[in-house]
Amino acid sequence: MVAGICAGVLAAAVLAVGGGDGAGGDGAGGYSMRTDARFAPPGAFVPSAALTYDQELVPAAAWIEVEQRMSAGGATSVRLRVSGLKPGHAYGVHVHRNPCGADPAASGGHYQHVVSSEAHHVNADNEVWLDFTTDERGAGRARAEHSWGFRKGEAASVVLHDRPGSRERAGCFTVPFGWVA
Ligand SMILES: [Cu+2]
Repeated sequence: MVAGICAGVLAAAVLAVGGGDGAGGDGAGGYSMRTDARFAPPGAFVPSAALTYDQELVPAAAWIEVEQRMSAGGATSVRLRVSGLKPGHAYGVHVHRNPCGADPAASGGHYQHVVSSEAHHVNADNEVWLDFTTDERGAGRARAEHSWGFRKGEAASVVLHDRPGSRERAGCFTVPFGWVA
């Protein structure tokens, strides 16, 4: 059911439940999805859906898991768990529009509910922010809840920035988010 996405998810396990055709909800039962991967540098011999661009902050083999739950009405929660990152570090994290690529810029800009370049639309209510600070072992978690769901094909990755508010990209995970049909 996610055949168009699987090519980019070679080293990730994806468990998806519900929805109708494709990854979108059909309005009948909502949709849920959980996927995880271990980070690898672009061009690694074994490709991964999770790419590191900065191995000091996102070491190869660090782990990431993303879970999405969407109700039939579209309300969506996204949960993030990580381990093996730099201990005691604050990361800025968002859902971005495009899949990850060898070029850190490939994931594009933030997913926005109201698409706007105005500063007052850049916030955790209009975007999906999953900022976290790792514990002393390098583990962390975050959760974002919204009354709305993604539009088809416009949410495709979770980007880890080097710190909250920064544009620098330390890592990226391509995620098969479901959308509101
Ligand atoms: Cu971002």
